[in-house]
Amino acid sequence: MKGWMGKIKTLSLLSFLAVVLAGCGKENLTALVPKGYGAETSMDLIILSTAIMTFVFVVVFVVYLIAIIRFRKKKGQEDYIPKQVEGSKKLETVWTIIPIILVLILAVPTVAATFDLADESGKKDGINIDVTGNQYWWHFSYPNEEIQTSQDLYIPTGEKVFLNMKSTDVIHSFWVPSISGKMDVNPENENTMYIEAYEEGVYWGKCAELCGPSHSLMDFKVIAVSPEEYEQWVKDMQSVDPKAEPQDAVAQDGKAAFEENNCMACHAIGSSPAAVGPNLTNFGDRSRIAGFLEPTKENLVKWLQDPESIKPGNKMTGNYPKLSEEESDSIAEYLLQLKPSDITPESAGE
Ligand code: HEC
Ligand SMILES: [Cu+2]
Repeated sequence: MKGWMGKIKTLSLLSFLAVVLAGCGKENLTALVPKGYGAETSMDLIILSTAIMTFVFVVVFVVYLIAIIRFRKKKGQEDYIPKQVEGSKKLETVWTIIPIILVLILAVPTVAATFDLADESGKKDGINIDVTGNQYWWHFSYPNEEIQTSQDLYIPTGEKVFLNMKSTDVIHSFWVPSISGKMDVNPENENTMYIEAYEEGVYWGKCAELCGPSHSLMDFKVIAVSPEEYEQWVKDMQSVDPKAEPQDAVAQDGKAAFEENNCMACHAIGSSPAAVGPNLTNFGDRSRIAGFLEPTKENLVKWLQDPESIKPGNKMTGNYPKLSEEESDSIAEYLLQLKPSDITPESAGE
């Protein structure tokens, strides 16, 4: 019996680990493998506090074991009561001072890190990006570069990038676990933070504040590329001609259908400022559709036909004419061809 239980326990532990670790590999939604300054700073504090916790646990446990073994009632000691001790200045001083020291060891680096992560020196000359949280998608505006984009946030590696964050509706929270901490995105006030990625890559981000029925699908990505590639991406985005005619006939029909079906009421192509829906300038370069779907034509057609079944409560549903299959198909073709840049999520490596 005992052997069986052991095997089952080991097996379930292993499968649990397999699930957890498999998740970490692809989506890098973990704060425990830091790839950026904010995440590394947090990780250092996690290690420090875990070490202190372990130390306290071991000391208390050893004292506890000594107490229960040494002062046990032994055979033949029916009415045994250990010697009662009361009041010891020495002991009380020691167990007051030790926790104070431990709290100081914790507090000093924590407060230092808090100020460090809020330090905005270099912001004036650095890259500034206005981040807007919306139910259930993210918008990124580069005011100095005059670029608008959504869902995928492009940044150069090895540089502080300053984010100015606001929400258009409810409270959201910006979180890219492997490179930064969390920051609330509020409707009333602007919150700021900076992020810095050490290596090129696609870093998964999540909304970390319950914001409605599709909160868990409010995903985005930080695409960190080399500074040279970032420059190139900026140039590519700036030279987009939103009126350009697509090459093939289907995509041309798609562009016409896009213009006829009220899509432009909410979606901009080009650098005109954010509207009600995501900016689609580089939609064909996106790592995901609607933040989380694989960028295939099939998924896009599904989205255009019935976004509600994909993201309940989203603000597109019901606000545009029902599309025929042919229209969805040609619009999908058109949108997937909006690829202004070779600097894409794939080129950033994983
Ligand atoms: C009333 C405003 C509105 C209209 C009209 C509208 N959309 Fe949307 N659309 C949205 C919103 C809001 C989202 C983001 C939904 C979400 O992720 O929560 C969206 C998302 C999308 C996406 C996914 C974007 C991305 O970044 O992944 C595509 C593609 C899209 N819409 C295409 C269209 C097309 C094509 C039309 C016209 C047939 C259209 N939309 C009409 C508001 C609108
Ligand atoms: Cu949210």
